[in-house]
Amino acid sequence: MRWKVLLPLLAPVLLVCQATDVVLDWNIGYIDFSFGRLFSRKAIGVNGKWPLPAVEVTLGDTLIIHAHNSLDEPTSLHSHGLFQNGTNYYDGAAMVTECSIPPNGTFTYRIPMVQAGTYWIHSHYKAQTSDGLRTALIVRDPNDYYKYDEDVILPMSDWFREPGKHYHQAVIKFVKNKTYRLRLLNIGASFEFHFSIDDHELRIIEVDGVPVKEKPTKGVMLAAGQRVSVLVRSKETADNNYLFHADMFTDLFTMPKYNPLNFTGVLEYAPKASLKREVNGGWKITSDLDLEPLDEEALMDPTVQVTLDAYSGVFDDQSFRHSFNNVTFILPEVPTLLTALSTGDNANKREVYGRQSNTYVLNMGDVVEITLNNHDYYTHPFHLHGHVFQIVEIGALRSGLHRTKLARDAPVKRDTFILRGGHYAVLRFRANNPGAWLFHCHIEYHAIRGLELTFVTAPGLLQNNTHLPEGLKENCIAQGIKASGNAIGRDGMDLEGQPGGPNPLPDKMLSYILQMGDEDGPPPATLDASHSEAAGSTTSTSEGKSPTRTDSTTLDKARETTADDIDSEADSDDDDDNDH
Ligand SMILES: [Cu+2]
Repeated sequence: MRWKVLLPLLAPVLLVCQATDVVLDWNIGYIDFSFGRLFSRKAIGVNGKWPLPAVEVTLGDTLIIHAHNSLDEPTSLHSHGLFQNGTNYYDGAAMVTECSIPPNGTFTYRIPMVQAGTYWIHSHYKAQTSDGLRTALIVRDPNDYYKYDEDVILPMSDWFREPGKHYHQAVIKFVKNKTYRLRLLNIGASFEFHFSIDDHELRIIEVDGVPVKEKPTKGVMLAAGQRVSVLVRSKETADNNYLFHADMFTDLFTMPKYNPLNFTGVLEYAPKASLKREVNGGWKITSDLDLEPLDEEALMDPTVQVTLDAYSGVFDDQSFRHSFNNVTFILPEVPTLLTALSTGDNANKREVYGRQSNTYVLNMGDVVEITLNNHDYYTHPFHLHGHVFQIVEIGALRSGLHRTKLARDAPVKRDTFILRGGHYAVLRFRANNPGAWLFHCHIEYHAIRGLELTFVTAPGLLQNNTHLPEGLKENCIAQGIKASGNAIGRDGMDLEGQPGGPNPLPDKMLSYILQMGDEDGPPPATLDASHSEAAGSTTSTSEGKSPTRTDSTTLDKARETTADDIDSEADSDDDDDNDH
């Protein structure tokens, strides 16, 4: 399925740059997958297999994926975390950067690997990530700053890690006196994982592809979409085995009764060594704000301000929707990139991309400061395509923008970050990448229900420099989708008849906007009790631990939790009333 072809390079160049094409032929189709004795279901696999093998390449390679769609609906492939600078059309966001690949259609993604680190590939069409179309993408740098003996890829997801093999049966083999790099990835659709190893220290060295200064920690929290690399030094003797824990936080959904909350595996030094358990290890989390990027890039000065209010509730069509600034995202009828390429000067007007696309047009070089207010009581992990952003501050909405927790001079950069309910965050990114880039919650069902918007950077540059790859427009035509024009496929600014909603109920829309900045903050968000995301109290335990947590169920409750409670090293054993 995978082979490498050496490019014809001159011998002297070959010594320093072994650039290769890594070619994958992916036939994307349904398979029947059985979860041991628990249940079986239809899943989306590749070449008749699930889970998909990790894609492992070297910095400087070109990753070429020939994707053939054998599903009965469209599909697309997004390489999460890759900037795609100059290749926006390979970003894989259906109806934003391509029309998607129709059933029985093909598309070739040809992506230069210019960023080392831990990434992943997943469908960006409807809920296909939940259905299994996802895998790790590892880009290794032979000159990696950090040195280690072994490299272990540990994807975690709402499903199980290997066919018929649950996490609590998983084994990681360790040899004494070695340094391991564990690449932790949350490639799930919804839930957060907390990862730890009994009686072993983790040292964080990478978050979302960004190398960071080594930071010791007991455990790592990962929301959907996030990746963290840790170094772990093995013991000096092989006398004992230990447990590792991937505790899944299921705050958002009521789970099927068979779904375990705590996955425990064995860190095995020797098959017959006795298991040494850590009593009361607890959950400990290192804040993003305590991390510093290795490149020490300074805090950027913003030139553009964007304030985004995330709100969820029952909208005026009686559906449950998510929104930014009262606008629930609905895909345009023409992919945003194709609108940017085909509408001349109008491409600089946000309206041309359609009301429900909620598009912000940026100039090349703008430094955008996003102030993001989460008025919901639950967490959203927000992801920006094509960039990393500096995390400048995080605080509770209740206290207003009082800079409760400030970033350091060189703040950490990520492409996905956790924003708790009732909290705000300030993010900054440099618009240095011409293209159409989604910004959205990475909980798949929140995104599908509208918690997305689009940044379009430098449409003029795009128009001058973009040569669409073969097959992209053909895949539009094959589906009856217009490949040019405004959001509804017309010339000029004629958008008559475009979707104009659904909208928040009038009282909700007004009340929360009017009270912004009020010392008491916004009113509690209400939630339809019949909705599947109704949260409840969850108590979970695992061997060797005795954590208890009670989830907040109202916005008021969530607001009582400060950013420091959540983001600094806090042991939930000592604090039963937070929403870790
Ligand atoms: Cu969300």
